[in-house]
Amino acid sequence: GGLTMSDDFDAIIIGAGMSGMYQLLRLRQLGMRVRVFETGTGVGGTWYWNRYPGARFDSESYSYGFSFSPELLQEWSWSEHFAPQPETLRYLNHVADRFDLRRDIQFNSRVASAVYREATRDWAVTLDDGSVHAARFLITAVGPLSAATLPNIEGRDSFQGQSFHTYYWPHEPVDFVGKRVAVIGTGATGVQTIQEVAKTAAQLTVFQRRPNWCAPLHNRPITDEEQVQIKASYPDIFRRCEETFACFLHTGDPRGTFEVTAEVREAFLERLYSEPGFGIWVGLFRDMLIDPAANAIVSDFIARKIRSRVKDQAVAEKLIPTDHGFGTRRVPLETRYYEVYNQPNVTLVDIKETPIERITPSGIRTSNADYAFDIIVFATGFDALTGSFDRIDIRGEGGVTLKQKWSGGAQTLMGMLVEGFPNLLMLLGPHTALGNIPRSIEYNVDWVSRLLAFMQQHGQRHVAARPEAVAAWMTHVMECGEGLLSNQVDSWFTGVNSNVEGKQTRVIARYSGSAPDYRAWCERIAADGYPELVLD
Ligand code: NA7
Repeated sequence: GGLTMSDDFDAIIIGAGMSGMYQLLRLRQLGMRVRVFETGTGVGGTWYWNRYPGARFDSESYSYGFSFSPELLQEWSWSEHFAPQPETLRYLNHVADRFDLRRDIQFNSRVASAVYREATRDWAVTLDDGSVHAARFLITAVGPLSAATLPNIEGRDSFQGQSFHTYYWPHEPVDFVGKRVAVIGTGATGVQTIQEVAKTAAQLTVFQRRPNWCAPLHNRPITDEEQVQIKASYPDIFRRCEETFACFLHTGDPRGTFEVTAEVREAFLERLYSEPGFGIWVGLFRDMLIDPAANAIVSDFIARKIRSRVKDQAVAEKLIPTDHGFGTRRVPLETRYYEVYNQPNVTLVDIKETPIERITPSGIRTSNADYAFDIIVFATGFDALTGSFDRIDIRGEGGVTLKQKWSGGAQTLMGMLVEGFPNLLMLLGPHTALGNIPRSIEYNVDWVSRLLAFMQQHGQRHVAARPEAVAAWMTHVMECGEGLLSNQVDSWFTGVNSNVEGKQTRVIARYSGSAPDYRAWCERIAADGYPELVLD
């Protein structure tokens, strides 16, 4: 504690999720003195916090883990094709143990502010407890989906039962047996929660604002034979992830929707729908997420699936999105999600028809009914991409806050650097390729580590982004997003969050080009001694 500078580091990393853990390892290899500050009591980030029932991968487990260590790949065995959260958290704890990461991580330590000091050309980082720590480099590993948002509903805090945001799920399991449960929100998180809670709750009431287009996950255990095969093919698995648009094992089909017959299209979609994972989303024909007429074909296909799986056709219609086409928002992958609505203990409330008026001490009041609950679950999502930055008071040259700088939308260079914020390096900042996120994490960490190694070799201590480079990058980011239907829809992809002031209009907050294009750009910047950066 205290207000004095207690220690000095070469680098401070904010966050001990997958980005922070791997960055720590790489900076140690450069001989740097590093400290990681982490809000939680353990490592794992996303997989530390999101302990809600049903949380699991939608990426194949063996495409999601760290790829940097062949030994780690061989010694860890995933139990399911799409691992559940507790297993992933065990995995990340195993990684922390194996590489002895914890000795440089300070837990229970939320970073409140980070201020660039022009006199000393370093960063002063202040924790919640008031302690101040200095470092030459500040590396943010705060995650694109880690600033959870609660809905602004009147009376929200008056509820007398238990209530949880899915992100801040308690460490002790929550028992739903015999309970009346409400879930608000039907994004990827809500869908996973709903299908799990429906198994045991006495009554489950789902409050849906906008439905999403969901498709089957088709998860199953990994057999012993498959395990051997997976471990033998890791180089191929990661090579494939490097080649595909969004780093998944699945990739798009080069055909155009109207180049083939209706029968071929139907059989193609039927096959994707029956296969595990994101193929049904990222494996579509090349125009299906761009051309509205092509998109209507796949949307109609999925709508028919929903109608065939939900018995009450009035309920089925409520579950079919009408405001956006398939795949233009994040597609939740599900396991018997639609069948949940055939259960007698489950009710769907369409809150566009009957809006929530308030949360009461005993439950939820809509425009036409009073519902009593024991538990309310808020699966209401995140202030995505920039929210985790906004929650830290980050100040660059001239005392400018990052929040001010980004008030009209984020401005970055490759999502890793910000003009006017020297020696700040962001992992998975806005405008990085997301997709199968650990693949992007490893790329970002390796890029940053290569830059810092280069600077060491050349006796350079400071890095800044040139304004021309930022301008060229931002033009590229805008161009990649042109024509994509997803950029014409309100979602966390476009930075819209109804619960956050100032985030009601769409921005290009995410890199919408391909991961290979993203990496090509970053490699070009790194070539020939980083001409687009000021290094001294
Ligand atoms: P999402 O995808 O942002 O979903 C949030 C859900 O909560 C969505 O259905 C929202 O409805 C709903 N929501 C948000 N605020 C309200 C209010 N005020 N009233 C009613 N309903 C509300 O977050 P997730 O956590 O599911 O997923 C985020 C990502 O994490 C996911 O894509 C994965 O990649 C991992 P809306 O659609 O806005 O009408």
